[in-house]
Amino acid sequence: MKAHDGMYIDGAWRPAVGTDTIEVVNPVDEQVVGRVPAGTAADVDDAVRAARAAFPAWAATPPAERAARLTALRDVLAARKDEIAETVTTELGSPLKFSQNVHAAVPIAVAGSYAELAATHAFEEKAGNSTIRLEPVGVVGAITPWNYPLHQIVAKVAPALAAGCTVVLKPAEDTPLVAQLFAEAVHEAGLPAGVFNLVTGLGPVAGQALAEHPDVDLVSFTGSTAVGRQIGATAGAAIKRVALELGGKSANVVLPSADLAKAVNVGVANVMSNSGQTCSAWTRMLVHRDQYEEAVSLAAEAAAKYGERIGPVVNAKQQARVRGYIEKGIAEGARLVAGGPESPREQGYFVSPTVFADVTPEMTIAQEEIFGPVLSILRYEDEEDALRIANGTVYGLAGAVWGDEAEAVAFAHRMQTGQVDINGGRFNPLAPFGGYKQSGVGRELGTHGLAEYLQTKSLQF
Ligand code: TXE
Repeated sequence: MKAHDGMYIDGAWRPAVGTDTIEVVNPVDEQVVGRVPAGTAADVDDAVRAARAAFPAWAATPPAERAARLTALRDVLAARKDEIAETVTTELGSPLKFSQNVHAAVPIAVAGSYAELAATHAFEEKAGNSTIRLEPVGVVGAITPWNYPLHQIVAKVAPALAAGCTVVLKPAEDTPLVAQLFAEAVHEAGLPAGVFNLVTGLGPVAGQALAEHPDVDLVSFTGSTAVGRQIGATAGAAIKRVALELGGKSANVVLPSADLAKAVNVGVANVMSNSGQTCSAWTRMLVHRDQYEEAVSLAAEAAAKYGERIGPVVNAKQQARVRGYIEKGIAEGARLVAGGPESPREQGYFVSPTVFADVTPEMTIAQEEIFGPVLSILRYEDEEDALRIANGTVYGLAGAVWGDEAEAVAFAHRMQTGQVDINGGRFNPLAPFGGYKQSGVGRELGTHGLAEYLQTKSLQF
């Protein structure tokens, strides 16, 4: 797709205030595929002003009408599905099939789910002699990362619009093209001017200006823990609403009663998918010591099969970061059974699917988010030991348990994490997603995701 050289503000593409641009690079061949404007605080100011002006009318629009606009948006995204997939493949480097089945299909499903929720949600409740109204919070600043570029946008913008909020989006600098495509879709769907606005730009410039803007009522951020901490502190000082979706180090717990081969194969696929750039990825596999060596050889075999199919990571910095972690794993004494730090290709930001055995809970690769195709396999003695290891990181975003269903569910209840897949699970756009502990604050998706964008007023009679 062709890159726009302006910002989408107040229902139209307008020139950026400054002249700086950001190059968009294809991570497969390192070629520049487009250029977008690098927004400044002045562009953010214009966008927030437009969102503020549009807020009263959009907030007062009946939910059924907001639902109709969201349905139109879903339909435009669905009609442009192939273009979405090609755009994500171009700027993120993911294999086209994965872009179609995940990067394009998931946000279409999420947009559809919010079109339905906008129509059916009870924005007014009764409690005794009170009427309780759920009102939109106001102007939302959404800051999104590059790993699932359109999904991250839709998971914030769709519930915000369903709630009656207006939005300014600052997407990741690595993947601005699909954000521009989304703005086109909003326009085509006939959303009123100013309800959705897009400012492309760098995090510490445009992102920070949006997070600190006094006329933004709620900041919803997905990204690194370091930036999340800063945004949370800024929002705390200003006493404004904030939602943070940060990193993870999720455990994949294989109980002795599990179908071992299935648990290991699905577990490896989960970590390697999207080249490991998934905050909820099950990056720590926990296996009972009696089944440990069998699991390790199954995992090494499964990872080796991935070699040819895996896409690159997003940029050179991420590639260096992931390779640094692999080197650290080796230095700390973990046993490398697949992959390694050497780049498998001359060109592009590729990392080999990598598996470590003999990983112990205190190792860096068992504690820190790597965000690349790297799996750590840990050994446990008994269930209590498995639980201690599973809960023994600062994170708590997702996880999985395999085994007899009742046992697996009982184990899942004791995990300190926001989402658990039992014997595989299936993506559900209505299932709330978000973190315990330092994985974040708030939830995305479903009614819980909608609630983030609502505030409560009670009237007594
Ligand atoms: O994240 P950043 P990066 C993790 C993952 C990855 C690491 C670094 O471990 O290796 O973070 O990735 C904007 N004020 N996750 O550097 O910088 C930025 O422009 C306001 C996990 O890409 O946090 C982008 O839009 N905004 C994760 C967004 O924040 C700022 C997904 C995320 O970028 C800003 C991505 C600032 N000062 C990375 N600085 C997940 N939870 O899914 C940057 N940004």
